[in-house]
Amino acid sequence: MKINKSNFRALIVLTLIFFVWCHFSTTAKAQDILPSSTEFNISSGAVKASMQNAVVQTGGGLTVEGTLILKKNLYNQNPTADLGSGTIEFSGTTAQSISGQNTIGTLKVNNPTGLDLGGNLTVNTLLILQNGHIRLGDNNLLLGMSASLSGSPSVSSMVTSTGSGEFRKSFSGSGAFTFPVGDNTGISEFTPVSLTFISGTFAPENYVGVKLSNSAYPGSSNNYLNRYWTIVQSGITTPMFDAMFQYVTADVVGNESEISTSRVSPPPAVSFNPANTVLHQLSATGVTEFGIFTGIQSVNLNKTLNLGLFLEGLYAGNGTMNKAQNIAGNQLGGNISDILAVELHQAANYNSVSFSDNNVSLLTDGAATLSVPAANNGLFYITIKHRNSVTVTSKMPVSFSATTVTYNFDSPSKAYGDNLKLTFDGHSVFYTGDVNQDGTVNMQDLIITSNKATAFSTGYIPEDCNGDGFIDALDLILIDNNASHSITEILP
Ligand SMILES: [Ca+2]
Ligand SMILES: [Ca+2]
Ligand SMILES: [Ca+2]
Repeated sequence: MKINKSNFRALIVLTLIFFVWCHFSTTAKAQDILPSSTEFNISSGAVKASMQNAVVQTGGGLTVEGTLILKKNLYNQNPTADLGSGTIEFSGTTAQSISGQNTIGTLKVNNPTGLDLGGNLTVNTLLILQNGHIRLGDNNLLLGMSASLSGSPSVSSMVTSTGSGEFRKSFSGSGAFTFPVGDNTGISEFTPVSLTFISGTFAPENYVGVKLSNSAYPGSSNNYLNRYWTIVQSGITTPMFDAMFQYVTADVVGNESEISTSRVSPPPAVSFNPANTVLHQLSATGVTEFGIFTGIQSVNLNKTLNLGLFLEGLYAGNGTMNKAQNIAGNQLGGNISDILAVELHQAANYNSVSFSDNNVSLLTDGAATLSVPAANNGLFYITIKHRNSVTVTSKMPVSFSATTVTYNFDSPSKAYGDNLKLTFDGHSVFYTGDVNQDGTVNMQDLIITSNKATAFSTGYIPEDCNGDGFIDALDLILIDNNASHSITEILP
């Protein structure tokens, strides 16, 4: 490089700064200042230490590829700053702070009196919680997509997030992360949140943010926790996750065994698993919405189950069904096609039915909606019965932990045993013809229906497979077709 007057001056400044930053321990200066228009680099493998407040003035550049050990505060006066991919360690013996909007590779905190954030901080590689608290205040600490956590998170080494600031983590896809959060109000309490994503779509700039309050969620009564966690997300669509919340016995008001994991906001509140009174943990599985979680008495609210399915006998093509008829016309009002029975069978024991509703309206577009009591919040097979169709249950047990559960029998693969019929126009339908509802379509169904046909029977009766109000050859053809293929129900 050719040296002219201008960059010669810069070189002198750089040399001076290097001298200063390298000799903090011997200098009497109160501050280590990195002035405007200067760059200070700590190369990979190199270790520098500062015993003073370190100030990066506006226009000054600090790049840490090696390690910078700070014993006092770091004041970054730039609006935003990438401080490199190396390590900045805060290991003083009095409370330290970092100001400015900074991005660094690794942040290590080893100071029993802790570190205060004076601006938002992004950590891209590693957060080492060796000792002491990181106090977020109203600032956000973001761990990037590939950043991880190490050290020894505990009540003496955690992130306190009781202000408006959030501990944020970006996710690259499904996976787990434990947010090492707690509070230092009254006494310090370590109450981390673990999230395990089962599925979801994660945009590049996504994050989940966690903060908490060491107090009861407003309106809690009788049995509850003096603690609630607020979890928000950005850039994650259709998430499904399991969550675990650690609390401490001092948080419990009333009878711990009466407390359930609950999402109290956004309304309506919904309850998940009962509190684990041994480990003092709340948990929820198959959750699809974030919000405010706490422990309160189980919320007695119904869930909504949305179903989608078509029946072969009533199928009219183009994703619509006819309305079942009696001799006078429509048997049912509105756009109701026919009536279903819906049952929830326990995942671990199919023969155990936890809930049933025998009067569920199936609309002509294939939609059916019903309420399920909140107590049914585990995994269930959804079984559908219809007066002359072959009974079908869901391919797998379905999680009922959320407020709204949706299940569509829209392909054979959605039914246990793939037991759906594909129509001429590519829709999936429940096989018709099990007139006597004994689980199989066979000669008996044909005989029963044939007798009614011979008698010219009419009306809303099970033998009317095509739902036109008459019992005749059209019904017999439908039954015979499925009987000849030995169609039978397939259940767990
Ligand atoms: Ca506390
Ligand atoms: Ca039968
Ligand atoms: Ca008929």
